Amino acid sequence: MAEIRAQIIASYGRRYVVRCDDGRVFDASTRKKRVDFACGDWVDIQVLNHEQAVIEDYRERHSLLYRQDAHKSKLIAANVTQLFIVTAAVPTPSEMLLQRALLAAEAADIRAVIVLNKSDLPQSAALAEQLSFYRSLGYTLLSVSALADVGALREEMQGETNILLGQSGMGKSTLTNALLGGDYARVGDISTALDSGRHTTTHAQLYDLDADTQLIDSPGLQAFGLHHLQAEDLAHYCPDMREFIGLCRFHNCSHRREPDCAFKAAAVAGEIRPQRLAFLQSVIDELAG
Ligand SMILES: Nc1nc2c(ncn2[C@@H]2O[C@H](COP(=O)(O)OP(=O)(O)OP(=O)(O)O)[C@@H](O)[C@H]2O)c(=O)[nH]1
Ligand SMILES: [Mg+2]
Ligand SMILES: [Zn+2]
Repeated sequence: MAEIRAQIIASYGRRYVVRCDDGRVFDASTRKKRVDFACGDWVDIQVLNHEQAVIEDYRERHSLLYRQDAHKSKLIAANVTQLFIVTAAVPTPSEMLLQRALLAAEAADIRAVIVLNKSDLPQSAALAEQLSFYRSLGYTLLSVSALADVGALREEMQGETNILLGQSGMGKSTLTNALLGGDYARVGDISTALDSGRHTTTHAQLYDLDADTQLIDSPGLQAFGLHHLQAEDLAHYCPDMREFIGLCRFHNCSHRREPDCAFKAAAVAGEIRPQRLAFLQSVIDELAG
């Protein structure tokens, strides 16, 4: 039987939903035990019947976004060109997670954009102020409200393959629905009479915004392991630190106690934020440990 090209539009652990170029959609499994495919992957499938297919292999990826803790790696999405890191004043946002996601995007060569959602909430002003620092690093920071207007976000996504990523409850699925103009993704509303419990997104799902623009809504993240990165590369992924690479006396400088450390000197001179250097060191420690 001939193989057909399809794209993975949903991934549930080892089960997938794939869509062919002609629009047909199949539930798909894989032959091998441990093959990692991700939402957004282009794959070759064998059609079994009108509902089911088997994924044979994936095609060359333009990008792969993933995270890795000490034990295992988790594929987040394949072939995305832009990562939208969604944060909000409520629930409590983690700037550490934001910085880690930025690092992962740089490492995967994917453009990162910071989305400050829930701008309708009064607490958002302080967060906007705090996050404006990342503009100085060259990142676009968009303040939006999923409940009001997502036009600026829509514009930023045009023509690209985009993913919304961030902590649970920040409004990724609400943004997805606002961008799609309908109730497609389940959002974490507190129970109604018929349907109780919070709806948290449990799998990555790809949607078409138009013929040229795709959007992946993803489950909330609590941690973003960076074990797939090399400690010596980390400064390259930090736009505020790049210019100091290679200027320390020791080429393997840990930027801590060594004499003539360009990074420490830059922190003292106010050219690098001390918190950013502390962040870099915390990731270096994690990779070493
Ligand atoms: N005030 C306000 N509330 C919002 C906004 N966007 C989302 N919310 C609310 O925030 C809650 C969580 O929204 P979700 O869209 O489910 O969040 P999520 O990021 O998809 O969460 P996970 O799927 O768990 O990762 C819901 O109660 C939304 O109604 C916004 O712009 N303003
Ligand atoms: Mg969600
Ligand atoms: Zn140094």
